Amino acid sequence: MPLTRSVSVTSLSGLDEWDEEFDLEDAVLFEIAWEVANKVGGIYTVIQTKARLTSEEWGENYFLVGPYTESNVRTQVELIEPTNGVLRRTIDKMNASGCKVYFGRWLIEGSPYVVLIDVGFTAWSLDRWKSELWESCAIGVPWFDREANDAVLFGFLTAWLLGEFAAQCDEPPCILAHFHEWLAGLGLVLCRNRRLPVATIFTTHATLLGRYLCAGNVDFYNNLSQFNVDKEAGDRQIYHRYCIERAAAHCTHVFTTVSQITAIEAEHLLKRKPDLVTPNGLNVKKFSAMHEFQNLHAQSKARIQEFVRGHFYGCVSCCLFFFIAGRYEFCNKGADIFLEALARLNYLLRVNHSEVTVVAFFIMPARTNNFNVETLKGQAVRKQLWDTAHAVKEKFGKKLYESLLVGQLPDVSKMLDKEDFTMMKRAIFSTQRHSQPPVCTHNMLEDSSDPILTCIRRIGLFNGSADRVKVIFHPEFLSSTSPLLPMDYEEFVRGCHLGVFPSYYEPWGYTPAECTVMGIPSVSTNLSGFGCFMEEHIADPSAYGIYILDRRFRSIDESCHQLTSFLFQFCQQSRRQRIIQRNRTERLSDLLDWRYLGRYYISARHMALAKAFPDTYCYEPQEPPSVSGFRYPRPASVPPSPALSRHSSPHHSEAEDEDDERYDEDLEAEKDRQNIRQPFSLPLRNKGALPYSMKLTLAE
Ligand code: G6P
Ligand code: 1S3
Repeated sequence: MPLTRSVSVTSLSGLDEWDEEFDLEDAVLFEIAWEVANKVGGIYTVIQTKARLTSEEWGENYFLVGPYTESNVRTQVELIEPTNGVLRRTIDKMNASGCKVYFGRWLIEGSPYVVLIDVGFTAWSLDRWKSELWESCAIGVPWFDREANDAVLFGFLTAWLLGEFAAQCDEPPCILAHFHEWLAGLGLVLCRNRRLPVATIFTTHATLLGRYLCAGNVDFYNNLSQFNVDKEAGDRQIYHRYCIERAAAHCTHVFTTVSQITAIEAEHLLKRKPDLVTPNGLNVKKFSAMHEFQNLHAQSKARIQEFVRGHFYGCVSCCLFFFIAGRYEFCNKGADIFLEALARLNYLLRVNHSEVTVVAFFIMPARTNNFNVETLKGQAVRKQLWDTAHAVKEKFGKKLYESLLVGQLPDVSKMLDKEDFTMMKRAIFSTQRHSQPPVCTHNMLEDSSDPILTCIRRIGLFNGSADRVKVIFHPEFLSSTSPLLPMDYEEFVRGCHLGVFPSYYEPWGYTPAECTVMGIPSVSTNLSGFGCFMEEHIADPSAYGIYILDRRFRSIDESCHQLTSFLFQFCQQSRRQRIIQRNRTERLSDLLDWRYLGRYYISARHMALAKAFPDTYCYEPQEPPSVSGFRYPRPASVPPSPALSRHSSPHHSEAEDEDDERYDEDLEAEKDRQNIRQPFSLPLRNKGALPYSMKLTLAE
């Protein structure tokens, strides 16, 4: 007689209890995505960072399934013999039937097992599978869409893998398969079409139509319910992809997406309301020393400062570093309004005679042919100044030593000779320039039509000496091996003061989340999954360094105005206030840790098992006892507003600020502890995770 396990998901502690009761011993989890060991975009980050937690939960019964590419395997995967007997027989059988399926360990935290399928090797089956797809599901895939062809091959091969696995099991198996995004979605559709004994979950990380519509000039959010989805997909020649995505969303036992805002989008565009929202987490690094992240900020900032000194030939002081980074989607990622706000900020800083200089970095890859000469020259000039100073210092030191050796104090007026002065004057002369410091670090292939450069020409942010806002466009992702700015992305983020991500289309948005866990404040929007999530969980987000821009209810001009005021406020903070704010930002990282957010995935899995195998598993969501849920309260101590956090003494120095750093941190943390319970012991508050209370309305 099958054993029925009862489940309720009402609170985090409830969930933990439920975990113990839920016996997963016989169940096997396959997680299937095109980005398994294959970095394309954000889904890679989801899977790679979540792997440790999922491996801990499922142990030897957890398998990630992705496409095989030689270069990825060479650098990320250790190929081994399958450890699971059933899976070994499955892979052997497939390989004996003309497939190439590999098994290994992905060399990331958690070392999960991966099954990698070479889709190119079975390309000979493409036509046959396409006609089968047409006959069984009435989805026709055109020959010219390479990505869709890959999706067909990958889909048929994953369905084959799961079907074969089920057939090889001696006892009726409990197989759970979690598919991410439309590229993997066809496998799910086929599993259901073939009635395989598999519980399925489909997670969409963005909808195809949403991405396409937003990239055009469409008032997306105000017309969500109006779109004729079939026509819109047809007009953009993505109808077949859309059909795969929509079929997967409808066939699956449990449908999830990454945020409330994308849940609304999915309901309108895919015509199914997600059962759960599964927000994206990160692997949060905890340092044993509480202030280590502040030290790392100082170290990385010094390296950025060196680069900036070279770029502007040393003429920039009192600098704050802002940045935007990501895929080069000028409007979707909000680079358009960031530039506009920078132009306004430049004006405000000038008329207010501010001493602050803002250097705004744009890290977005575009087509280039290498660094430009002006940029490289800047770094060479900086190096020459450094070498000159070093050479003079050496000579000075030698003379000083010789004088001390003979028991005399040196005659300071003779320590530097004529030759030293000549050398120093020459070095200073070499810093004279006849043009403004370049805006772009590379030679752009499409310089005249590039959206960032075109906008900069229009608003006139040319790095003039009077400008208080300077712009550096680095059209390539960062790398620690770059000869220009040798830093990897994480180091760079740590060294900046503020990340600015005013996106229009952003289902989740990892960039501000990454800033948060490193203790760096950021700007996001109430149209991004991250922004909405933080707004829901924090009483006063900006006090924690989470600035949420209103792009939902305001015009573009009003949003620009709001962004400008965020940036201007930030520029008015003292170092002490920035340090306090960073401490607060970093304190939010628990909220974004998979150890907290992983539970939504756990809910989704248990719900799917209960739906697919009702005789074995039972899932009973209950009304939560309290709807107020958990929120980080307004910080108890002095808010970091310039007006309210003035020093009591006018002579308080920046050095004293640093001494205050530890005190402020401890005091704040203590006051907060009195007000706030830790997130792990608080009720689960993700409306999306509780199907009965899910509110899919734009204007709450
Ligand atoms: C960290 C370091 C301090 C440093 C400060 C600079 O807190 O521990 O030593 O002075 O960063 O802050 P700022 O916001 O000016 O980069
Ligand atoms: C998507 O990647 P994107 O940058 O194309 O998925 C990410 C992971 O869920 C998400 O963070 C992002 O907002 C989406 O847009």
